[in-house]
Parts: sequence; structure tokens; C-alpha cells
Amino acid sequence: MKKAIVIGYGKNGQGNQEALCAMGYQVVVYDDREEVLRQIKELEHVTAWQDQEDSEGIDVVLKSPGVPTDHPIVKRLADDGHEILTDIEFFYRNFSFPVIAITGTNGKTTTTTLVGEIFKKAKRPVCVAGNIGTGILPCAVQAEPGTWFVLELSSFQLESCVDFRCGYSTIINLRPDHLSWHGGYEAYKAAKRKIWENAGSGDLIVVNQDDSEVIKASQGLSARQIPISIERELDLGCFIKDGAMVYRTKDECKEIANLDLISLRGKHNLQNIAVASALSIEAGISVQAIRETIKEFKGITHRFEWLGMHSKRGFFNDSKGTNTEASAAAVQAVEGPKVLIGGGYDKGETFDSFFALCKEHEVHSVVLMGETAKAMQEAAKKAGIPSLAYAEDMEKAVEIAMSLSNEGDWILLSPACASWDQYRNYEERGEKFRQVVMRIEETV
Ligand code: UMA
Repeated sequence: MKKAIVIGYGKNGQGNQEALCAMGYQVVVYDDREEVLRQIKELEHVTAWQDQEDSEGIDVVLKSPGVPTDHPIVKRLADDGHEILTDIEFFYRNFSFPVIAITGTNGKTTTTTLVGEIFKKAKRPVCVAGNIGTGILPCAVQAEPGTWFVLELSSFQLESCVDFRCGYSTIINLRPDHLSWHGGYEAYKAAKRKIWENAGSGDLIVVNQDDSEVIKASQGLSARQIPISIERELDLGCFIKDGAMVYRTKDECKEIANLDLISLRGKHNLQNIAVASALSIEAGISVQAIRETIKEFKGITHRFEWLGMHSKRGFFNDSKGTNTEASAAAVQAVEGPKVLIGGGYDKGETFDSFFALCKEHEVHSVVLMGETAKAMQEAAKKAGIPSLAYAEDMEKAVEIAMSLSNEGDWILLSPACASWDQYRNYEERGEKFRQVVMRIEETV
């Protein structure tokens, strides 16, 4: 019987363990957290692996994306001669489904979800998985042959890739993010670029012409390239023309949808829709299925999610705004005076230009939380934002935001930081925000 070690037993690790067991592996699990080890002891098919144990006879090491590559256990296993894989590389080596892979700093989840919805509308069998929250391997062991895998991939997953390659892929955009994790912007970009590292002439990549870093990353590849832009008209690919999103091939220019029909708000979402449309059309989906989907698609939870009017203020939950670029898109998506609730885990980002943009887009008050509160407060002050406040938790943050706002204002949770200093993940942070907001009287 083949043996595997799963490192990290969160969402990803649990899915990997289940899939490996279903594939006939004997699985041992390593996790730093005591409570997780206790939980493993109660399981039937899994045993905990102790760090002193011999790793001889282990065939596969599958690391969760959030376990650093320089973690002592990971290093030791690598020194013992084991290859350290994340789920996406293992998937590539063991399964042969058609794949659409999506990465980028922002918009991955929206774009991935949208492509998945388009495939469902076109009645094509599809699995939507990856960084989006559903493990790739548990889906793979259950999927029927011919199922399309639409995968959101993070830099954490991609950094350990070696041979991974897929038929259709994109890097939506590139901005500084996860800098302390990767050790700088160059290393972060290198991790992201692994999505295209092995792309060959039979593969297709969608290249955002409005992003110079993405263009740079696409250079020198033999894969077929489909450009997209929301800034200018193109000779080929997806762009905006006369108030409509269109798709131009060498023979014709088809209208995908009039911009008035698109439900998602914000310029950043037009980019996501253009990328999703290009990938879907190239994978053989009809323009009609795409049009119908983008008419209906209202976005995803925690990503610029409308929570309604409460006490005559409009609330948006953008807990998934985990870096300045994502939060900048949210701040620009609606016009009018705003209060921003921000701050969180410190990834090493700087905030000066973010708050300059907030000032430009009518953010008159900022309520800050978490590790980055102090650095953000200084940057917001420098940018000249009139009201700044600190809150120790979400309850207090919403209370302060209410007191700093006027009737008709927007109150936006878009932290520009990851959540890991105060919450398990951005979902938990967004749910907490929702709970607090929902207690405020609903108005029209
Ligand atoms: N652990 C250790 N030692 C460490 C670090 C972690 O033992 O040094 C253990 C923890 O005790 C815990 C487990 O590893 O039990 C957590 O693993 P993980 O951090 O990889 O998190 P998962 O719950 O497995 O979730 C992961 C992704 N998380 C990260 O990449 C940080 C989820 O992406 C993904 O949805 C999920 O797998 C399903 O595949 C979330 C994320 O925040 C959304 N991603 C980052 C982002 O989008 O910016 C990259």
C-alpha cells in the first residue's frame, strides 16, 4: 500500500486526506496545533505523524498551502529526499480532466465562480475548486470523466508547482500581495507565473492588456494568447466597444452583452467578466450562455456584497478585500461619501497610496482594527482623511462607523488586509460584520 503524509489539517489537508484514502493510500497527518492532533486521534483511517518519526517508505508528501515551505518539518522531509507537493501539482500528475486555471492578485474568486456558472448554464459538467474553498482532490476522486475543472489558484499553491500545466489559464492582474510570505514582490510574481511556466503551443492563456506586469509575465511563451482589455479596443479578444462587451476573432466581432445588462458593479468586475468570457468562449461555450449568466450573476459573498440599507446607511461587506488593490477597487465601485472599516493581519504592505485614493473617492472616516491599525492610521492621516478611529472588535467598529456617518452614506468593510490576526479567515470576519449590521434596523 502506498503511503502519504498530509501536512496541515485544515480545509485543504482534510480534503487531501480523504481523497488520498479514497485512492488507496495509507495516510498519516502532521499539524502544529494540539487540538487538531487530538481530533486526528479520534479518526478511523488516519494517524498523526510525529515529527521525530522516520519518513522512509513515504511515497507522497502533500503540504497545505498555508504551511510555509521553510517550516522545519517541510524542510526535514525535503532534506530526506521527498518532493513537497501541493494539491494542484498532485492533481496534475494523477488526473486528466480538462482544466481552466485562474490566478491573479484580485478578482480570482469572482472570475472562477463566474466561469463555473457559465459552464452550468451551458449544461457542461463542471467542478469549481481550489483556493475558492473547495479542495481540488476530493472533487477529482468523485468527478465523472470529461468534467471541466475550473480552479482558483493562489500563489501559496502555485509556488510549489513543478510540472503543472493546463489547457486554459489566466493571471487576471498582479499587484504586491503576501510580500512577507514570499519574501518580496519578485518572489510573489514568480510564484504566480508558475501557472504559465509550462504552458505550451497546445495551451491557451488569457492576457489582460491593461496590466503591464501580466503582459511581462506572458512574454516568451509558446501558448496561444487571447488578449482582453476594458481600456481600449483590440484587434482580437475581449474588450468594450460602443457600450457593449464584445469578442473579436479574425473573422467576426460578436456582442457578448450590453454593459447595461451586467449586474455586477465596478470597473474591476468588467475585467473579471472579460477574462471569464474569453476563457469560456475559447473552451467552446456559446455567447448566449455567457450573456444569460452575466445578466443574472450578482457576485459572491464577502466580495463587495450588498447588505442593504440600515438606519439610512448603505452597507457593503467586502471582507475579501485582503489587500490594498482589492480594497481600492471596492472604494471606487460606488460614488458618494463613505466610512471605511479596515485593518487586520500585517502582510508587509504599505498604505499611503491606498488612503490617497480613499480621500479622492469620498472616504471621510476610517475605523481601523487589528495589527495594521497603527500603520494605516498614520497613512490615512497623511492622506488628509478627516476622521480616524480605532476599534478593538467588529461590534465596536460598526458602532463607531455609525456615529461617524450621516444618513445616505455608505459604510464599507474592506480591510485591505488579511484576517488572520483576529479571525480564522475572511469568511468569519465577513460573517461577524453581517451579524452586527443585521442587528441595526433595516430602512429603505
Ligand atoms: N498549519 C500548521 N503549521 C503552519 C501553518 C499551518 O500546522 O505553519 C496547519 C494549521 O494548524 C491548520 C492548517 O495547517 O490546521 C491550515 O492550513 P492552511 O493555512 O493551508 O488553510 P486551509 O484551511 O487548509 O485552507 C487552504 C487555503 N488557505 C491558505 O492558503 C492560507 C484556503 O484559501 C483554501 O480555500 C482552502 O485551503 C481550500 O483549498 C484561503 C486563503 O486565505 C481562502 N488563501 C490565501 C488568499 O486567497 O490570499 C492564499
